[in-house]
Amino acid sequence: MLTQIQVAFYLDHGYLHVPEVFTPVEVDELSVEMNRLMAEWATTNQGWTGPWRKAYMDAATEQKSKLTAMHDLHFYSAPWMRAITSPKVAAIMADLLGPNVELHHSTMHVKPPSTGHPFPMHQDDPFYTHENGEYIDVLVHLDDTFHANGEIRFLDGSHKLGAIKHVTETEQGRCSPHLPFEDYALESTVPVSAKKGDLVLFSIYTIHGSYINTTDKARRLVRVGYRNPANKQLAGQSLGRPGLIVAGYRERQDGQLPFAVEA
Ligand SMILES: O=C(O)CCC(=O)C(=O)O
Repeated sequence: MLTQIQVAFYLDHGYLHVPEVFTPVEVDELSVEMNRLMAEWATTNQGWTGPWRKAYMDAATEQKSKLTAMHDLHFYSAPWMRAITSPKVAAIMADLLGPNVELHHSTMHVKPPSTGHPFPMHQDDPFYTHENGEYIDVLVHLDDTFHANGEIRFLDGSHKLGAIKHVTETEQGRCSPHLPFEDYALESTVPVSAKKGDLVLFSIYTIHGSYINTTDKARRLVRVGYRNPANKQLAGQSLGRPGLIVAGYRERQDGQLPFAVEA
């Protein structure tokens, strides 16, 4: 699926924009399902916590800023299940992680209109820590993205740093993992605008973030995590849960037991 140039770009920069993976018909179906999931299953709240909020937003905006989110859309919607296990997405993942690829999770991130939640600079590793970097997050775009609605932005080449310690606690208590905003600025990142139906993918170690949505429309995307099945998860979201094999085979590791069928 990917050219050698695309694979080399990912290895060098830690991210890759893959246009037009889903057709307009597929996007329309996913979009309808997404709206239904947003209405019936998702939660809208203040989103990620931490001192970065006051650095990114004035007090009034910070109070209003919200995120609509839910995990694992593919447990609720057959079109989403088909999309994220589709042979074309699996083939892209196999080109970067392969030959064996396991689906780990899917997570909806919707920035509601006008003050939709910005994301502080962070790696995804603290949210679902793995033994190594053979893990890729894929953003399935359902809306065109640009500066005003908070397109995804990357710190070029930052995946080469490996896992970095994040701020997870302040004097006020625990907060969402993020990098100190004094040292990691959104201004120093590369914006990657995309069209609906495009994928933007990045390493679990690539530092990224996004600005607030200032437009009058929601910015909808879904992040999907894929890994080499041999890359053991150590902590975080969906720890210990097996995922579907979307490409190749689950090679048996030394001493590995089959999955338990009874509690
Ligand atoms: O939705 C965004 O703009 C950022 C998403 C993000 O940071 C993430 O999925 O880790």
